[in-house]
Amino acid sequence: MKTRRQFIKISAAGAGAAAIGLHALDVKALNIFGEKDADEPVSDEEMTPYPTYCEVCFWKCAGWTYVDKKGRIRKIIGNKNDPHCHGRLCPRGTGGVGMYYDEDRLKYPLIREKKANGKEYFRRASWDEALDRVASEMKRIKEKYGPEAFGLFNHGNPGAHLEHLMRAYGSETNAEPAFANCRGPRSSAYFSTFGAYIGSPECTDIRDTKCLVLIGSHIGENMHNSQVQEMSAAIDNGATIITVDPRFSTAAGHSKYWLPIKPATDIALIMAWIHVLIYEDIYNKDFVKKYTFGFDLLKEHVKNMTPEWAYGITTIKPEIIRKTAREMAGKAPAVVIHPGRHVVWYGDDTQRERAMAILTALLGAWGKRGSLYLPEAVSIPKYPQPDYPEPEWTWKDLNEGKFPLATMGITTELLKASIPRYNYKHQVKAWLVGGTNLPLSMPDKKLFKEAADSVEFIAVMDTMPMEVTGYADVVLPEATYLERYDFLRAAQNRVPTVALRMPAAKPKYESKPAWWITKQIGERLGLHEYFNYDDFSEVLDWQLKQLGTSLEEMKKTGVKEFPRQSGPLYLGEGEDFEFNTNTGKVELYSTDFADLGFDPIPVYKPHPEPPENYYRLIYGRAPMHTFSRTSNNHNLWDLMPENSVWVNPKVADLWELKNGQKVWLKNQDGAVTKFPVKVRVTERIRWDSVYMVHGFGHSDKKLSRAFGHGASDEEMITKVSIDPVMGGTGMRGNFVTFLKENPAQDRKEVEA
Ligand SMILES: Nc1nc2c(c(=O)[nH]1)N[C@H]1C(S)=C(S)[C@@H](COP(=O)(O)OP(=O)(O)OC[C@H]3O[C@@H](n4cnc5c(=O)[nH]c(N)nc54)[C@H](O)[C@@H]3O)O[C@H]1N2
Ligand SMILES: Nc1nc2c(c(=O)[nH]1)N[C@H]1C(S)=C(S)[C@@H](COP(=O)(O)OP(=O)(O)OC[C@H]3O[C@@H](n4cnc5c(=O)[nH]c(N)nc54)[C@H](O)[C@@H]3O)O[C@H]1N2
Ligand code: SF4
Ligand SMILES: [Mo]
Repeated sequence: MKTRRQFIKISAAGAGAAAIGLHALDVKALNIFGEKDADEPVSDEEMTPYPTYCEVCFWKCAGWTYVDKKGRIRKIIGNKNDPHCHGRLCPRGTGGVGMYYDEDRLKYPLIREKKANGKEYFRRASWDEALDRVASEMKRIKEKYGPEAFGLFNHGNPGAHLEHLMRAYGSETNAEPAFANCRGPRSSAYFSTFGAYIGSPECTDIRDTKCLVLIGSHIGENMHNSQVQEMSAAIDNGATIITVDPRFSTAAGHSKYWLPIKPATDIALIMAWIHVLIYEDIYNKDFVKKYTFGFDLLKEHVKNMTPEWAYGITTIKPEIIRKTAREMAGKAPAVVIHPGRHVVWYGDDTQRERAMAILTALLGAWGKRGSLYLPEAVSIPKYPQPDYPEPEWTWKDLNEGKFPLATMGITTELLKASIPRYNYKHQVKAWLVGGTNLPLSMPDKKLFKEAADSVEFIAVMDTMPMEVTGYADVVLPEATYLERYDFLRAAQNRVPTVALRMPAAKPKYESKPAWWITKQIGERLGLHEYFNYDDFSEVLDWQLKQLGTSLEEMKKTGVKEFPRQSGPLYLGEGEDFEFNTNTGKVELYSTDFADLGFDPIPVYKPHPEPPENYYRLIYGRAPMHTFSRTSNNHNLWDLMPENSVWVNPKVADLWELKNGQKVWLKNQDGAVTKFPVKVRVTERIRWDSVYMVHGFGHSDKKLSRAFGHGASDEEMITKVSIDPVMGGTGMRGNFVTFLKENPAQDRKEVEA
């Protein structure tokens, strides 16, 4: 029988898990591809475990990489002492071994060449030649335009090494998709409301919650590890789950209330919830009185935002809006209004996040058990190195006064600044790219292509021949996370911890760790003082000793816990607390927003609707893949080789589409998917929308498994709704229709 426990069980195959589509990955069944005697049985006792933390996604779970006597990596398992994973990895983390064994990996440095006939190709180069070339371009750009004109696109750990190199060189012109294309609006909204960030892992106290409200967050498909485990525990403990999603998500299947909202109308629903809490007088009066600013203005603002008003917008019935609001109030303060993570949807996302933050405050669901806890991270001592030079301009100056609440570089602005016809005051002339596959993660492909064509030089550091490498002049093959030392993980949690990543095997082929690559380039630029070590383990050992431990100790434990220094996890009863906002209070009315000319309290504004015969394209995650980075991983490809497009049966009838039939998608601007995608006819999606898992439709033939499998949602995202508050790229305002015949000939026209 299907039990709730099995629903989101991680790293263990079970009938229940399979029944709801959550195929777990059995470590014994791991394919260690291409290795001799790969099936040879081996016991844990015969192997050596090396500590690591996972790089398959950014939850960074700590684990152990097991290596057999022949030096072969056999499996990765979770570290029991790690609060990010509690000893269990998700299917992707378990399958991470496939990143190491992938035979399509980048094997040597590559340099772009041109044949006499103009055709370009990559030539294998030595490390010396590749590094010399990057360093000489960095020198040239610095002399001609200043170091600031060398931009950096980064993500994850490899990106952090590149950031160190660029800061030492004099550039802080950097941006990562994880801000403007992901959680940026959340940062700006929660900071202006609570004076604090949500952070990662999110400080959601799901373990002890009595009511979890998911507005779009599709936990269970979004496999952020400990969060999934805690949700499973909360369900077992009888917590109410309320899911707001136009799609019947995995989480919706385990919810007491599923609100199949009309997409793009969430602000109206949240404001109506706020209305009910205030006008039924069921909000948390103690919290509001003691800690908040602007309650009377809020009360007046939501006066007419009744559930009846919201019904006309959201299609959610008034009695359901009232019932769910009362349910939250009844469970408060042990309520988690999950702030979401990928929140760039419609361009008014900071306002939607503000509405969620305000709802949180009215429930007093902050700093209390079962709501949002007060997280803490270990502060890693700075290795003795000189301060970075002060750049004359940074990513902030690219915004030219727009997006005042952006806290990190905005990817689309960095692209525009790379294109001379946009006439930016500060122009970007070259790029370093690491750990991000921009062609599949940036909306508006044309903008990306024009920017890549405009810059004078591009170097890409990656582990795989992903699409982004095709734009490079120099390709730097990085060793995978299982083959290298890296920065210590010091991410926040309930208890502060550090985790170590160390090599479990020598880098395959000629790949090298990012720390080595950046040191080599740095030294060629005369930046020796910033790379004052022979091996990165020296930096780690120094830092760990400052923290009262050592590399030696960490090699044995992998993770080390430190006592909290900021006080308890929760706020005491009636405790005074100064919030880091202008008023020192939780700002229901945002003084920053008012000063900057944005709505100080969120207002619902309608968004464009799909034209006739078009459907809104929405997208999300699958449990066994991370973005576009795992589609070629043989372990995970085995579980899910391609995506499908979810179509409501009514729509399928209208179009005479059958389950499994292949179609091409075409969007409102005439863009057509390069590859066809299979139709999945299902009641689980509203009739006005279609749904796809992001990360498929790879077009680089060097990805022997992923190439041509499924379609890329990115190709359909030509319209971007920019968030005026912080520059987020709203991507869900695109509409698609179906083409049943291969449109290859039409497409030439479209792409021209
Ligand atoms: N259409 C659409 N676009 C989206 C999203 C979406 O859902 N739909 N999601 C958005 C979100 S939430 C985010 S966070 C971003 C993520 O976007 P990206 O940051 O671009 O993430 P990935 O697609 O995983 O690309 C990671 C790249 O890093 C490489 N890589 C993996 N491991 C290593 C390593 O150890 N070293 C190096 N050097 N490289 C490595 C991979 O091969 C790959 O090329 O995308 C955003 N863009
Ligand atoms: N397995 C796996 N897990 C991952 C990742 C991964 O690549 N793979 N990536 C990680 C990263 S970086 C991120 S940012 C997160 C993203 O994951 P989340 O932050 O949880 O999800 P979103 O991408 O915001 O939302 C996807 C859901 O929103 C619903 N949706 C679409 N439109 C609307 C709407 O208008 N209103 C509402 N209420 N819902 C809507 C979709 O149906 C879908 O269920 O996942 C993380 N976890
Ligand atoms: S959630 Fe999964 S993929 Fe992400 S870090 Fe943890 S084990 Fe790795
Ligand atoms: Mo993200």
